[in-house]
This record gives sequence, C-alpha cells and structure tokens, in this order.
Amino acid sequence: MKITQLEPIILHAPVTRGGIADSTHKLSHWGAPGVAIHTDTGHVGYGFSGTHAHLATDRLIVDCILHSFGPLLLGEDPREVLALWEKLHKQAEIYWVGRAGITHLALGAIDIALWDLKAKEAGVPLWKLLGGSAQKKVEAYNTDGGWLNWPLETVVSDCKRLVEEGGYRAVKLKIGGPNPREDLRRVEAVRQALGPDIRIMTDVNGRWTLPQAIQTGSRLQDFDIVWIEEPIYFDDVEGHRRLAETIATPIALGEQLYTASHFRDFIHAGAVHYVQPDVVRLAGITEFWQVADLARCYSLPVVPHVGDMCQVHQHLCFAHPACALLEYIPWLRDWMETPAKIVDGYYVAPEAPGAGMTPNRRALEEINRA
Ligand code: 0YR
Ligand code: MG
Repeated sequence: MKITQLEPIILHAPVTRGGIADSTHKLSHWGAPGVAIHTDTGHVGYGFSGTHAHLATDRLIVDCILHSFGPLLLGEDPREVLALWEKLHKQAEIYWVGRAGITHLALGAIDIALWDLKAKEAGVPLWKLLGGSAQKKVEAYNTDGGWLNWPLETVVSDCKRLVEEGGYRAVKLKIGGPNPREDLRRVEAVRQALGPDIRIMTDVNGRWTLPQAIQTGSRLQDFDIVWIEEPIYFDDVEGHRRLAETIATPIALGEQLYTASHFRDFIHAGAVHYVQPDVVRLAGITEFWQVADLARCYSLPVVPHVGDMCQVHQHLCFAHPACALLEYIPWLRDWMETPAKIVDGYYVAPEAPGAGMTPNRRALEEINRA
C-alpha cells in the first residue's frame, strides 16, 4: 500500500443557534482543515484538525500539510504510521520554526488520516485495531447546553432538555464571565434545576488570574461541581499547581496543550486532576496514546476535549483503559459519513472501518464548491 496523492480539505460547519461564546472565544462555525490521503489500493484516509473556522489560518494548516509534510509522505506505506510520525517530526524542515501550533495541528491531521487508512485497510473500526471492545461503557457529557452568550433561562432549559430528553447525566457550563457573582448564579440555577444527582462541569477557558481562581473557585465547592476546567492561563504549570493545592474542586485541562511533554510537566507537578488531551491539538492518535498512557501511570482519568467533534475520540475511548467519559458537541454531526451516536447518555461503538472522520456526500459537495 502506497501513498499516491494528498488532497486539501477545508470544511466550515455552523455551530448551534448561529453562534456560541465562552469566556475567551466567539464563533459562528467550527473549522475542519485537513487532508484526504489517496493510496494505490483505492482506500482514502481522512484526517482533520479543529479550528475556529478562520479561512486564512485554515489555509496555513492545509499548506503545511501539503507542502511541508506532503513530499515526505508520497510513495510511503501509510500503515507504518509510527515510523512516518517520527520521520515527519524529525526530518521536515518546518520543525525548525515550531514544534507546536500550526505545524503540530498539521501533523495531527496527517496522523489521523494515516490511522484511518490503517483501520480501513484492515477492515475494522479504529477502536478494534487499537485493541478496544464495544462492551466497554463510554459515557457522554454534553457541552452544548451551557454557552456563555446564552441567557440564563436558555442555559437552564437546554440543560434540562439534555437530561430529560437526551438521557445525559452530566453537562458542562461555561463560566469566567466579567462578573463572578453572575457565574455563581448560573451554576446555582442549573444545580437547582437539575437536582443533586446530575453531574455539572464548569469551564473558565483560561480567563481567571490565580487570585480570582482561588476566590471564585473556592465558592464553586458549594455546588458540588465535578471539575473546574482551564481556570487560569493555559501554559501556567505552577499557577495550576498552587490552585490545586488550595481549592477542593478538581482541576481539568489539556485542550490547549500541544505536546506530550506539556502534559508531562502538568501531570508531574500535580497541576491537573482530569487530563483532557485533544487528538487534533496534539499531533494525532500517536501522541494522544502517549498522553493517555502517561495519565494512566499516575492513575488520572482521561476525559478528552473534542476538537474533532468526538468522531475520532469515541474510538480512542473504546480502546484506552484511562478513558470512561467523553465530551459531546454535535457540530460535525451533519457532515460526517458516520456521525457519533449516543443512546441513553452512552456512546455507541462505531462499526464502520476507519477512524471516523470520513466526510459525507454533502460535505464533499460543499468542499468542492468552496
Ligand atoms: C470554543 N470545550 C471547550 C469552544 C470548547 C470551546 O473554542 O470550542 O469553548 O471547545 O472549551 O471544553
Ligand atoms: Mg474547555
């Protein structure tokens, strides 16, 4: 099996109700810039990154895939994915200008497409190739009811609907707005509406200073929160360590960490309790697996962030023993050949061969028009 051609792909999918916001970002579309890797056997592998759908930035990622990494891939056997990852990482000239950021997202999209090919050629879903089982329970928690730009009544009614009609037993609320009292009011209102048994996660998206995080984070304890996610600036290992020592509510983070060594530093410092690697922020499945193994060595749960809109992560969760819970955001549901499926709050193991990111006809038509 040999790689014959790389084809660029950029897909922009609208988010819920035309626009969402957290404390740090506002977006109308989710971006999926990536690649279709063609082979001489006719199999096509698909891999995407996840972005805020800024076309100029997405083009940089795709250019990096095609022009910086592409020439090193042509003629290679895609099934030798670990060896190819090392080759791209060490031999591509682009690594001189960055071991994180755009270069890393580009390598991640390629790595996912290579694993997709390996699983398609083997005729099995990725979770099976990785040694997983469909018997495993992978629970879903839903992030799509708690956006910061939605009025409190909308957040409360959406969260109730997710629980009562969707079957979810865990939801995430965005906080970190300009007024901490309003943050606490939102959490309190949702806790009251959902009762004591539904789990609630909170996500600050890196907005607080350490003193704000200590003050407001301590008060969140009253509402029995599962975790506070990204309380302070993404790269601050020491700040998160101090916070973890000071407040009772556990800390979750990882969606902004690019490399396995970033995770090593946070985990080793005791600065994180719930480890949230993202297969499209790390360089793909290869590096995700290293992070999940590392977390397992420290007995920490892995609850991935779904920059891929859970399409690849569901496979990883059915396979890796550190994963039992996975975020759910539905923004690629209408664009994928086999969208993630949740029944009664649990993921259903996908049956189609591959890694889960094959676009459907509608997506391919849209891409060709662009
Ligand atoms: C906007 N999940 C997150 C949105 C979400 C972000 O960047 O995608 O809030 O991915 O933090 O945990
Ligand atoms: Mg988050």
